[in-house]
Amino acid sequence: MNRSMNVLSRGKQNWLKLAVVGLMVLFPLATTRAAAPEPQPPAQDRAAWMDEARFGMFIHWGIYSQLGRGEWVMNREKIPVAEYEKLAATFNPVKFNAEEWVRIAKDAGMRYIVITSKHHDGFAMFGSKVSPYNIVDATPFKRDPLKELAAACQKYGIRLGFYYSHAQDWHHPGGAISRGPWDPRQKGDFDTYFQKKALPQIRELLTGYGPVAVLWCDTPWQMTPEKARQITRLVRELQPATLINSRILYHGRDIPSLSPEQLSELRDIGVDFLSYGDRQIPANPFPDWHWETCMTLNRSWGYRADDHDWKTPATVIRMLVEVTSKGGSFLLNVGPTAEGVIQPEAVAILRQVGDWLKVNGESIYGAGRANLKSPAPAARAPRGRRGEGAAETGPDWLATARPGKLYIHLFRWPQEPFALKGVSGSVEKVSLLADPAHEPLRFQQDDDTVTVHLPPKALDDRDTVLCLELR
Ligand code: FHN
Repeated sequence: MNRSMNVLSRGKQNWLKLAVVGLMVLFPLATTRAAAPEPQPPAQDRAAWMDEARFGMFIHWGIYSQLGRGEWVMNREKIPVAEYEKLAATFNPVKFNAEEWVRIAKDAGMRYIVITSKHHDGFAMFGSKVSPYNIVDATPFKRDPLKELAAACQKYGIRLGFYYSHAQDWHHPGGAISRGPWDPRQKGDFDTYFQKKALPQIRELLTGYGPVAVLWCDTPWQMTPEKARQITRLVRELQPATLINSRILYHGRDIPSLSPEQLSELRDIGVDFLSYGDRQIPANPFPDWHWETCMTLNRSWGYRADDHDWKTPATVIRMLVEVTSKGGSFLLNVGPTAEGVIQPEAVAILRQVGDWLKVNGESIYGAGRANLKSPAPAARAPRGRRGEGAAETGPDWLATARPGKLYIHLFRWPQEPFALKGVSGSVEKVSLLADPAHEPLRFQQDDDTVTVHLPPKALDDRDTVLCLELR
């Protein structure tokens, strides 16, 4: 019995050998024919749209907005949980109008919005079945602003992302707390919090609000790579196109010092872009990553009644240009009031930035690093911790680029012909983006130095953009 089986199988083996040899002769022909005209598909780059968008609106809004002392008020003032909870009963932002917020972002030239769906205080600004501590069930407002924003964003063609404080939660037992608990109700097990609240609420956000552009995690106290993977797996299962930021595992301030191993672990976990420190435009961002920096428009994230220290439109434009010139995205914050109003000061600044972008957007959207052989001019003085003062202390100009075009952002108008060194390629035309006729300017090129003869005055004191067309 065994022998006859062996004989049979030997016969089969011979037949198989023949088949394999035959295939080896035929297969190379078949594969070369099919493969030659078709290049390998590029690796999936979910975050490619960030390079096109470059500019987004960050929104910090919660029940804390009623106190007007920022989003950290509960922790800073050690407000007991039962006391803080009472803020829900009075939160009624009757002036909230999702379309108006989205129009403000759109008029500012922003291409995406990231809003706090739950900040560290643990209060969900969306209707949640996971916890009754949410805007629909616990406030007289009863509406779900994230649903309304999702609809408005769809209507106006703006991407919508959700900030979710995945680790810190000062309300749920066991939620991580920077500087430790101050109320016995906060004590508990982090893993239980993570499995019972964070993951299920992330699921809700990714299933109830249409396409989610970004899941924006923050302050990863007590997070481990394994827990980060639990989030990325869930996100990929529910919405494969949703981007995930590096704060899922590392604080923004730690990004510049991450080792190659830590960076590759982040990729492996499924992180799509690096999120640098708050209000920090990195000096040398990692070149092979998408990245983003977030910035306040005054000094605060959540609404602060006493903060009137607004950045000028010129500062905001300069920051947006600097971020673009380094290949990143700029997420600029507003902190609406408890009534649901984006402060008029913020709206006025944003409108001016939008007006500048309407004229000069070509140098920002889809533009990026310029390949100038001479280094870009360095900033004259370090800027403040909160990113203020950049416009006053920064370089005279910065460069952005796209294939075939180089954009020189002149923040200070040169008194003499402008000499640009280190240009690769030959320049065919130079014009000003703010000149509607795009009249060519007189220029000479001497090797890699281009000298441009400018009109006597800047067309825009904040940033007049020269466009060099290259062959
Ligand atoms: O603690 C938060 C802070 O409240 C705010 O949300 C910023 C925005 O990036 N992130 C945290 C600190 O990095």
